[in-house]
Amino acid sequence: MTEKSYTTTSAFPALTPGKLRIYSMRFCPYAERTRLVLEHKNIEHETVNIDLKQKPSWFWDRNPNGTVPILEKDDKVLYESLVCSDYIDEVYPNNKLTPSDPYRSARDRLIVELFSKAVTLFYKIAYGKDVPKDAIKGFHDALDPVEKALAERGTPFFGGGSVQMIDFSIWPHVERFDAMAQLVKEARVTADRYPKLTKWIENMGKVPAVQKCRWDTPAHVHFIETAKAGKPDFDVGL
Ligand SMILES: N[C@@H](CCC(=O)N[C@@H](CS)C(=O)NCC(=O)O)C(=O)O
Repeated sequence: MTEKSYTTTSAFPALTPGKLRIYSMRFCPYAERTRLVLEHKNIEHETVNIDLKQKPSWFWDRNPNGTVPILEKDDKVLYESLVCSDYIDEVYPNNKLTPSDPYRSARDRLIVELFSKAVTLFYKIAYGKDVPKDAIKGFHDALDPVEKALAERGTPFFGGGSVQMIDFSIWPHVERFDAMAQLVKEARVTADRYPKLTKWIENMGKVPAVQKCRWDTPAHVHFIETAKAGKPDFDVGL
């Protein structure tokens, strides 16, 4: 199956009975959340990349929001990255990524929710044409409670001694922080303000699933710049 993006004119690639499929976009951080879970759990699947500027009608049929990721297997369809990741974790219980303690699980969700404020500002900073100064301050302020949560846990990963769902939910946007800082240097996440977070970034860099799914900073910068110019290079290198 081609890695190239499917567009408005692409015929629907037939499903194989019993085979799991993810609809993705190679540079999408939300799709990366679910790709990380699939990779970490070593789950066999196929990938259909979508040209998000020219979406096929069969893509819209599967998700009225028109976003990736989407999961599909036989008659089952799901979308929204966190929903997809949780579903995979429940259906394929090897290497369980979600805590069994409901309180711990809810606290993890809370941290992902806190982090989402920084994500909103990341998009303003990295993809904005004129970046307002308060966006940069807001970004750093939003990361402070995330740093604090990691410090309170005192573990190498948010999830504890090993990588968990919370880490995979936060990681993809953090992977893009260096690219953002190359475009807007005041947004850099430094070890003096975020000692735990920067150490966590180092730890995440050693996780095999992360190594498999990640892009390097120049690739992210290229994607962001092409997206800002209105022509995202979905198929770079293919
Ligand atoms: N809340 C969604 C967000 C997904 C999302 O925004 N994905 C982007 C790509 S990174 C997308 O599909 N955008 C549609 C578009 O560009 O039209 C999730 O968590 O899955």
